[in-house]
Amino acid sequence: MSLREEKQEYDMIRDIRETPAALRSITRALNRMNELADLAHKFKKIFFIGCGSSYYAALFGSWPLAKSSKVLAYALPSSELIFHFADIIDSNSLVVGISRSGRTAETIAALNICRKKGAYIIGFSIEEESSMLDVVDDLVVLDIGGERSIIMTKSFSTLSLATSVFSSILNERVFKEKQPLIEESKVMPSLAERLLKNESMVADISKRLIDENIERFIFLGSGPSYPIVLEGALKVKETSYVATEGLHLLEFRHGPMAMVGEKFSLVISCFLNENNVHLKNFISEFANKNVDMILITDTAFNGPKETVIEMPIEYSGECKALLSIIPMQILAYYYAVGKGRNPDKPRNLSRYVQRF
Ligand code: F1P
Repeated sequence: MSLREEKQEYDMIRDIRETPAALRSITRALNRMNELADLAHKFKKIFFIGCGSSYYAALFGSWPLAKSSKVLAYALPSSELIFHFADIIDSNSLVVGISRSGRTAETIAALNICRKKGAYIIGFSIEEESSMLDVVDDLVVLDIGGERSIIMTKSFSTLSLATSVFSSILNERVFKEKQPLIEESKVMPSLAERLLKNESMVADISKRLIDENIERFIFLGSGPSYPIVLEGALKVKETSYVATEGLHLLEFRHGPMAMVGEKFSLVISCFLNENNVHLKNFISEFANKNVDMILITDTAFNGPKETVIEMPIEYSGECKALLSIIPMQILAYYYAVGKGRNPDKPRNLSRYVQRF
């Protein structure tokens, strides 16, 4: 019997399956984001902040601006802004605060500091009423219909897409460069639906990993895939408590590859681009060393034994990177359930952190 058939279902997988509907909230928020972009283009520094999954959404959201030479864009965990970066916030700063709950202690404290420094503050949340409302100048609420699980899944995808579309709108307005993600955001719900059809296949991969006693994971990704692999690694950590980390793709060669020879799996989110030759070299090097690899990719590698989860080839790197979180979330879910964990009751975690 496959893992998908044999186990009880938890809220986490129900949330993941609702990703397409959640992503539709972005089309409804487009007008609002366009209005905000009108006033936001005058800022010289743009900060994206959040905690946990919302920090990874901040990293993803900042990506379209981080690549631009015309504006300084930073993504920071809210706590790091409080501890180390408060001095560089001023009235030329735009701060984008991201929080599913709108209540996380460090995020609210960081936004309060930014407010006192004269920054303009825009919040992104799925909650209409929260403490965030008192500290922001504007709030973009994404009506995804709530999220049942403590573990962030559809909210992560939605907050990541919404903030990266907002960055893309700013980029397009100010620097007049066409940003594919804005149009692509309208087809992402149906692309997400397509990826969700792989649920049984991904559940079988999780079963194989359990059968083969794989208890360590390294998630690898470059560029826009980097925050996504950090989030993928976090999903496994939060639900199964096994050792995982997320790294920039080629950083694996700089130390972590000493692990080759131990039992572990590499989960790689990688897409066709100008660095393809390096990507292919990397995959074949570690395939030849018999490293277990799960590739979420749009590219055929024809290696000896890697497991491939296919992504559509068309669409931008940003779009494909973000969609690659769906198979990672499904993998984490079935791996946890297969190991007898209850992903809806993750040990020591609550919906949000109330004090620090
Ligand atoms: C952020 C967060 C979650 C995490 C945890 C505590 O919450 O760090 O990512 O899963 O359970 O809270 P939020 O600020 O997005 O509500």
